[in-house]
Amino acid sequence: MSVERTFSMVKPDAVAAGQAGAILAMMEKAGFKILALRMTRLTEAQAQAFYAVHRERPFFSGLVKFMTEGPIIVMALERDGAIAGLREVMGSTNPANAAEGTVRKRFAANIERNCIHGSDAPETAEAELRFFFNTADLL
Ligand code: IDP
Ligand code: MG
Repeated sequence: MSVERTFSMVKPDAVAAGQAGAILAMMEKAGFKILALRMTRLTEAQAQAFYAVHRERPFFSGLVKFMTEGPIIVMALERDGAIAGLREVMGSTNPANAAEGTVRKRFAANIERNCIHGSDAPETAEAELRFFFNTADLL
């Protein structure tokens, strides 16, 4: 494996529930270096753009509403095999199917309100990092 960067986000449900610190600790324990991190809040247009790949899905409008309901924490993470590694730490999209010890198993309420986002491939990782961070943030 090689050192990679990936993008992650603590979603509004987890920030509101005070779970952000525990989730960040899980990242650090899993060997991720936090390269950049910021708290922000998505506008409706930003949430629609971030999840544009899902715009035809029946859950899209509910997802946008959820993602705009409160602050989020966005971060750039670095590790050997970071992209697949983060998806492992997150667990399955539906917490009912998530493995023991994963973020979603521990904290997520349901398939929509599932606490955390992580990029799914090198191309999406770069695009999602660019969505939130400048070149200078990532040096
Ligand atoms: P991922 O976050 O595990 O990559 P995706 O399939 O990319 O999962 O879906 C993006 C987000 O959309 C999920 O994390 C979740 O918040 C929401 N979502 C996915 N599938 C459903 C669904 O069937 N109902 C409601 N929300 C969903
Ligand atoms: Mg996804």
